[in-house]
Parts: sequence; structure tokens; C-alpha cells
Amino acid sequence: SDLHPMRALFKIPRNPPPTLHQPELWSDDFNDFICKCLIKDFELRPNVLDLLHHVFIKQIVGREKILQKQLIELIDLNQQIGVIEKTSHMKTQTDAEEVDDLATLEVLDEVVNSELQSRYGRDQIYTYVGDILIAVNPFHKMEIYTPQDTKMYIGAKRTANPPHIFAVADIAYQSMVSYNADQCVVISGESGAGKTESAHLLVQQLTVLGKANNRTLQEKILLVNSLVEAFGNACTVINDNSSRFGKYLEMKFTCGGTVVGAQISEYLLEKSRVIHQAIGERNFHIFYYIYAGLADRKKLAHYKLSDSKTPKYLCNEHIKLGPDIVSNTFYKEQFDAVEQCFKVIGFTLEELGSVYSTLAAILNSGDIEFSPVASEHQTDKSNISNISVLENVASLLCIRSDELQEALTSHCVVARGETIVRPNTVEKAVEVRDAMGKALYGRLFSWIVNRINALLRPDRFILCADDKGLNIGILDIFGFENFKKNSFEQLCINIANEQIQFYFNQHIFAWEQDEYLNEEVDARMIEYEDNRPLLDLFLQKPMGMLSLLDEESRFPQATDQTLVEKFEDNLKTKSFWRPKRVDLGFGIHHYAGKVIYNAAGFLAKNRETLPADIVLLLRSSENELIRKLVTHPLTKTGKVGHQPGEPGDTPSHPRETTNMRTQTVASYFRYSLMDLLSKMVAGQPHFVRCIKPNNDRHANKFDREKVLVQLRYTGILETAKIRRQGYSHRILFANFIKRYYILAFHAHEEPAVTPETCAAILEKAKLENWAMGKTKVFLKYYHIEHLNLMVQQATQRIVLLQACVRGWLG
Ligand code: AD9
Ligand code: MG
Repeated sequence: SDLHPMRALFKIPRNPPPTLHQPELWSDDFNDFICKCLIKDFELRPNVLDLLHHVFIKQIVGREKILQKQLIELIDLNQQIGVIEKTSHMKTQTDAEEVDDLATLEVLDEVVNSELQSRYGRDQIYTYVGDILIAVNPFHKMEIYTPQDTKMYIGAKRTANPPHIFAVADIAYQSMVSYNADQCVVISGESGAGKTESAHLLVQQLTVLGKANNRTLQEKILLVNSLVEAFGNACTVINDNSSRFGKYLEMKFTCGGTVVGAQISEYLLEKSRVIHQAIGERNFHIFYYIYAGLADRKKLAHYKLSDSKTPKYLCNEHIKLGPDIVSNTFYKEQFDAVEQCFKVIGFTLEELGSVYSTLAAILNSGDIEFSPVASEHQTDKSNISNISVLENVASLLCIRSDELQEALTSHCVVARGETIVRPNTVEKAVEVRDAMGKALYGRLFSWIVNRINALLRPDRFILCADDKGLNIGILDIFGFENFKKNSFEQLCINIANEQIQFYFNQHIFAWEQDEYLNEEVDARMIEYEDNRPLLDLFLQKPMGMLSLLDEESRFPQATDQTLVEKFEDNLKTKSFWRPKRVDLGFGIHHYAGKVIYNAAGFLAKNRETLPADIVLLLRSSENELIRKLVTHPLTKTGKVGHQPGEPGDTPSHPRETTNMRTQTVASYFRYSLMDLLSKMVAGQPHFVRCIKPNNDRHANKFDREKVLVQLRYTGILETAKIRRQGYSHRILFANFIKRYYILAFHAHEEPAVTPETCAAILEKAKLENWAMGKTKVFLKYYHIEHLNLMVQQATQRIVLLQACVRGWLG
């Protein structure tokens, strides 16, 4: 070919010397030229130049072996003196102005706080603490998520760019590909701190990194979050788009790193919101969207909804939404967007129709009213006072209205082998009605998630035989909550956060320090707040709070009052107390602060009984979706193993039975939590800690006190300390040598697996502050980055030089 590879590589002028195969005839000018190119592109040291001259001038065709040998020497020499010298200046302390990594600072509460504050003032919302990313919510749109930013963070050295969430995506992705290992990103922070936004940004960057070769798949994955959030998020007093469920999104990749699918797991949807919202709060977004959207399409009548009378479940006496829901253009647009998501992801029109009917049935059911019927037998009976509403619900659910009426106003009891029908009081009938609404919604949500999973499950044929595929999981749960009034929902949410904090502590402190002891590495131990006793308080069996709650829920005579007394009698710890003058109140000192709970309604919420009569009736529905919702166990599959350091024990698999009594919310909650942990423990974790800079959701407002509290309870200061003093990476000798020997040995050598070999590599790389254990090398997070970069550069050079050799040899 007329374009010589070497010429292509080094942009050699078109007119080369007369004979390329006779380098001894090359002009001095040309030799100089080549040398300059090589110096420029390879950054060769001057003493390598002599050798190079030699290679060019003295070699002749036919002596390839010698040429090769000399080139290997050249590569080694180049690596050993050139590259290493240049890149070994480790960044230990940055300018005082710009501290991207707090682990480089002398750590003091106030120093860290001030640093975050001044960065925040400059709109630098991201900061590292070692390998952990802190994200301070900017509360305004930032221009740092553009396609250019996306590009800038792909495969870049971390110190090359300002800290960013995209860098976390990159490191997770690169680690997955280079170590062939699953990864997980754990995002934590209190409600409104920015977890969900961060999760979106991670998915966005990962779809680019995953080179989704198929546009539709990329689009689908990006829409998953929006879709599930329309159903699982709601406006609370803290956050207009608050997650009311926990979400673990796994992106699936081939071993080569191409994204091939996604799977979501949902945890603990706050179903009680369907029937009741606290002061100043709203129902799940989707209800407003569908109400406005259907009104816009003149479809309200079809779904038995009225545009003048707002469904009760959407009326919070404290928010006067009323008729303006139907004319709300934002809601209408959102409805169109949700429908679009459904369609792109692959739901059929028929399925969509059923989803809308189910939602409409739930909204209508909230308007069913009951009135007491006086009876001769002193038992209270109830009647439905607005039969037309009942008929609407029945028709939307495709069941018979007389049967629905019966199931709502009476119940069957089996006594001595006989089935007896007993009437329901008004109170009981309302309870059944609400239980049906909650159950339908919860199951609809799970069904949507399962359906998405079926549609986005990676095609088996994409993954080759021995390629089981890899994944990156992103955990975004509801954040820690402390309202004026806290109920069972807050307790569950806060326990989940407690568990995530425990997981963080395990990774950052406990396991790391245990290993120092085992490996006899001398490292200063860091004190940290261990929340294990608190987890035990909640999860231990049989005396933990959830077990006590379950036990009490089994007694028909129990009341919320007897429940708190049971707590008081059994939970003997400083973290639990009974505040005086608060009826049914109890306090818990969580890792993130003190919360006063009110036990009113705990037992009912925990029992969450959906009567068998309702289940059986819904199973007779002519609508396939409705039948599916009550027939198929929508529980998660997969074995839950015992985790190291995990409190409590392995939960049993939840079973759905017709009377549902066996499965309490608390036991399902415990099961879910363990299921989640088992998924997370399988991957190498990356942590993102979101910080809320103020309670007013104001941009540019940094409330020092507020931030300090979060820094304290999340253990950021201790994290900074351990990241500075500790060793975040611990690699077995053999693995370390296999990966990095090239930095100190010849390519064809096989150095012995000994600590000495490891030390030789580290010394060659001019790294300091590492430690040698009994079986592992202990490294700081920045050592790894540095070593990886060196290997990458060395391989690049080898590839280039090999290309040259091939060129020279024709
Ligand atoms: V909750 O526990 O689900 O109630 P999150 O998820 O922690 O909470 P979310 O991500 O929903 O909070 O963020 C709250 C609001 O902060 C968002 O609606 C945005 O208005 C705002 N936010 C958060 N992160 C960013 C960001 N990176 N850029 C701009 C942001 N705005
Ligand atoms: Mg959220």
C-alpha cells in the first residue's frame, strides 16, 4: 500500500527517502524527523534516543529477530524511565483554593463544612471524599450535564476533571469491565437531598458508556425511571417529587461492556397514600395525571369519573385542588408523557386500557359511601348509600356489583367447619373498601414493574455461552424522614435508611479495619458511630420492634395502646423512650437524629388484611389484568442468603394466600430489606452521599448548621479520615502481580508471587504510603488510579511500537 503504517502513525511527509528498506541510506534530516515524532508522541527519554538511532540506522531487512529484541528493550526502557518518571508525581495536596477531594484535607468538622460551602457558592456541587462522592443539592438547573460533559468524563483520570456524578458512572463502568465484576452504586441522603436526580444522571451516563448499539433500548432504559416514578412518587411537604418506594435498578451489560437490558426491583411502596395523605401532601402523581389527561381527551365518562366532583382520594382537605386538577396543563402533559413511556417500553394498548380502568376503579371506590342499618339483632350492619358509584367500580373491575356489595358489607367466618356470613359495621366496611384500593394499587405497581422487567430482560442470545453478563445496580430509596407527625410509614422508611447506613459503615469502616487486623497491617483505627444496636432494636428476633409488632398484630384484642406498652416493656435501650404527654408516642434515636413516632394505626397498617371474599371476587373478573393482579404471586423470586454482619435472620419467602393474614407488612418489609441487601452485597459498592443544603429548597442557600448535622450523621468526617489514613483497596498478591507486573518486569517474565515482587512493582511506580499484608497489598484509592493509568499508557505504547515494527518490517 502506498500509505506506510509508520507514515500514517507519525504523519511522515509524502516523500520518504529513496529506500525505506535501507535505513543506512536515510538522510540525517529524515532520521531527525522520525526521532522528533517519536519523542513528541512517545515522550521518549533522550537516552532512549541513542538506541533508537541504532535501530534505524544499523538495522537491515532480514534481521527482524534482533530488531524485535531491541525494540522490546526500547519499550521496557521507555516505560521504566520515561513514563514512570513523568506520571509518578502523585497529587497529594491540591491548591488551597480548589480542594476537590476532602480526604486530602486535615479533617475537622468546620473545615469540611466551609470547604463545601465555598464550593457550593461557586456552584461546585460535587466534592470527593476519597472515592466517595458528595453531592450538595443545587436546587436549580445546572449546565453541567451536557453531551460535552458526558464525553469529558468517559475514561478520564479522576483528577483531570472536576468532581462529578458522571465520574462515578465511569468508575463503576470501568471497574465492571476491567475486573469482570458486578458493581452497585448506593445513593443515600435525607428526603429531598437529590438521590433520585442522581440516579437519573447515572443511568443517563451509563447508557452512553454502555454503547447501546440499539437506540430503542437506550431510549427504553432512560424511560424506565420516569414511568415507575409517575406511579411511585408523590408530593410531600419536603419534596414535590418524593420517592415513596425503594428502587434498585440494575443495568445489564455483556462482558464486553455493551448494555443489553435493565431490571428493576421495587421495595415497600407506601400504599397507604392511595387512601389518605397527610396534611399538605398528595396522592401518587399518576392519579392527577390520569384525571387531567382523561378529561383533556373527553374520556372521563368512559372511566366513570366526573369533571365536577373530584374523587375523594384526591381531595386532601388541606389542599384545595378541586376542579383545577382537570384543567391543569402540566398534569395533562405528564399524562401524555407517561403514555408515551408505556408505549415505547412496549406495553400494548390493551394493557394500557386495563391500567387506566384499574386506576379509575380505585379512584371511584374511594367514593363508595356506607350508612348504618339498624338491625333487630343488635349487630351493626352497613349499607351502601350510593349504589351508582358501586356499579361504576364493579363495571371498571369487570365484576358483578351485587357481589362487590356483599364482599364490602359482610364477611365470612369459618367456625367449626361451617361458613357463617357476618355483616360488616360501617367502620369495617370502610376498612375493607380502603384495603381493596391499596391492594389493587400496590399490585398494579408490582405488575407494571414486572412487565417492564419482562420487556427489558436481556436477550439470552446476546450473551455468549460463558458470558453470564455483568450488571451495575443503582439504589435509590426514600430518604430519612422526620415530620411533625410520624407514623408506621416513616418507621419503615427510616429503618431502611438505618440499614443502608449500616451497609455503608460495614464497607467503609468495619470490614476494612477487620482486615487490617487479620493481615497484621498497622493502621490507625478510626472511631465511628456503629448503628448495629439500633438495627438489632428493630430487626432482631424475637424481641425486636418488628417482631413485637407482628406478635401483637396476631392478637385480635390488641390495640395500639397495648402495642406501645409492649414496646416499652421489652425494648430496654437508650435509643427508645416514651415521651411524656404524647398519647401513643414513642421516640427513637436514629443515626440521623431523634424521631417521635405515633403508634396510632400501627396494628391496622401492619395487618393490612385484604379479605378472602374480595380476593375471590376479583379473581372472577372478566378483565385479565385484574385477575392477574390477584392470582399470580407478585413476589420477588431468588434466594436470600445470610449476609455477613447482617442482623436478624433469613426471612422466609412471602406467600400469598387467600386470607393474606399470614403476611404482615412488617415481615414483608424485613424480607424485602434482606432481599435488597443480598443484591447489593453481590457487587462492588460505590457511594454517593446527597446533602440537602437547606430546608426551603432555595438555590444558593447554604445552611451551615443543617449541613453540619448531615455531615456528622453520615459519618463523612470519619470517612475522610479513614480514606486518608486507611487503605480502600486490598488485592491478593497474585492478582496484583498479574495485573501490574509489566510496570517493573519484562513482558515475558513471570515474577514469583511474593510480597517482594509486589513491593518491587510499587517501588518502581514510585508510590508511597502503601502497606503489605500477609496475603494482600493494601493500597489507597489514588494508588489504584495511578497504577491503572500507567498500565494503560504502557499498553498503548506497546501497541504503537508494535505497529511500527510491523511497518518497518514491511
Ligand atoms: V426523597 O427521599 O425521594 O423524598 P430525593 O430523591 O433525595 O428525595 P430528589 O432527587 O427528588 O430528592 O431531589 C429533590 C429536588 O431537588 C429535585 O426535584 C430537584 O428540583 C432538585 N435537585 C436535586 N438534584 C439536583 C441536581 N443535580 N440539579 C438540579 C436538583 N436540581
Ligand atoms: Mg427520591
